[in-house]
Amino acid sequence: MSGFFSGNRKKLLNVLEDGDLAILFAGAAPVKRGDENYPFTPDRNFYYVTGIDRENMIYVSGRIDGIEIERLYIEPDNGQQARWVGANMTPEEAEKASGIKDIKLVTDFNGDLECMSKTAKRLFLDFERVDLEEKFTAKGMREIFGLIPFEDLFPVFAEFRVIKEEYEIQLMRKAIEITRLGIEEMMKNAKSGMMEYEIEAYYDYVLKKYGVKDKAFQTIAASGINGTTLHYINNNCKTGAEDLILIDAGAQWGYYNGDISRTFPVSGKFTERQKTVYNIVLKGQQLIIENIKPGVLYPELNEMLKEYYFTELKKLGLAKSKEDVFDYYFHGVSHFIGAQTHDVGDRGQKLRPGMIISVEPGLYIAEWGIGIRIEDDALVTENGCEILTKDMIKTVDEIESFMAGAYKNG
Ligand SMILES: [Mn+2]
Repeated sequence: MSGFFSGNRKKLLNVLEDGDLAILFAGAAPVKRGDENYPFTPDRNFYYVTGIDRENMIYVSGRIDGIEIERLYIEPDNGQQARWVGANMTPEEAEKASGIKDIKLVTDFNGDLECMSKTAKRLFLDFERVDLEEKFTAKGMREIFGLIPFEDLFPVFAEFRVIKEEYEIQLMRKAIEITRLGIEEMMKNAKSGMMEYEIEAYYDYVLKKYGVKDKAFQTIAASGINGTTLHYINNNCKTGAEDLILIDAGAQWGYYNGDISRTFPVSGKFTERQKTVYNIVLKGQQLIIENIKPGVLYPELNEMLKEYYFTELKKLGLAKSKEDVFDYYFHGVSHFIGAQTHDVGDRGQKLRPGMIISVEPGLYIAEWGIGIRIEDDALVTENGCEILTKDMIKTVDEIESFMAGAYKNG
């Protein structure tokens, strides 16, 4: 059990006043159809304070009459069913995994809730997804809690989670390292004429090999014109002789995500025009990286990039006014990364040390069949940033010599 999770429980208690009650649900896998479910992934705020990834559990925190509550509700022994789906956690296992001493059964939850509603003055729920549990919708809670005010836990957790602790940074380093190896495996094996999914398969193999259970998101392997569609995930086209392929991929490790994009020629050799556009994007990325430091307003980074692109697109004869930039670059340059690939946190704020953000300029020139995105993950430090993806090859020369087998990495 990591001290990270118990520390997070303390953080939560510290923002709660006497009479406050906070409730978090682990959630359950949605039904796919029949008796088949989608894979389960725990509610990230529940996981943040428990470190447990089991369905249907409930965490209650609060301070009533000066007494602190840190309680976990777990599912009862599932008896014979254990032979089909595995055993539920015992109270001892739940305590060992989370460090929470006060363990009760979910079957006690309703009765306890009635009881706690008599003394609670405010109820904190995560309103990012109010219908997480059918039985315990905000409406259901309202029936139990009468006129007691409801408060939203979501911004409270967003503020916690936007600053990463060492425990989280280590998990992300691992997720990023495996992502890097997976993308490099694609580069090593890509050849003109391959299907996009064939190239993707080399990435999947590496993730499996290193024990990755889940991806951060569906891999984008978009060749030629497909690279100009931002979230193309069909990956079922044949690559052309002179195509670039845009890869946007991320492995997940301990519920923390990597998120890397690289664009390379399937043949191993850039055309002159591709090289020109690639170097514009790369220089744009460098400009943003140099400007990442505490105090910079998040949206300023995107404005900086657009300004730079305007100058460059004018030289290419593609833009006459600043508005024309939107035809070739239409997403943001950055998002928070963490337990969600697009992690929580207000994107209007100033950068602070401990934030982890993507740096992902792209240019999508459909009329030339060129879609390029270069994405790295940056940890904001006291004086600037550390590029967590710095081991990943990136320049035209590095990519071409790596694909020719002349450049070894790692
Ligand atoms: Mn991204």
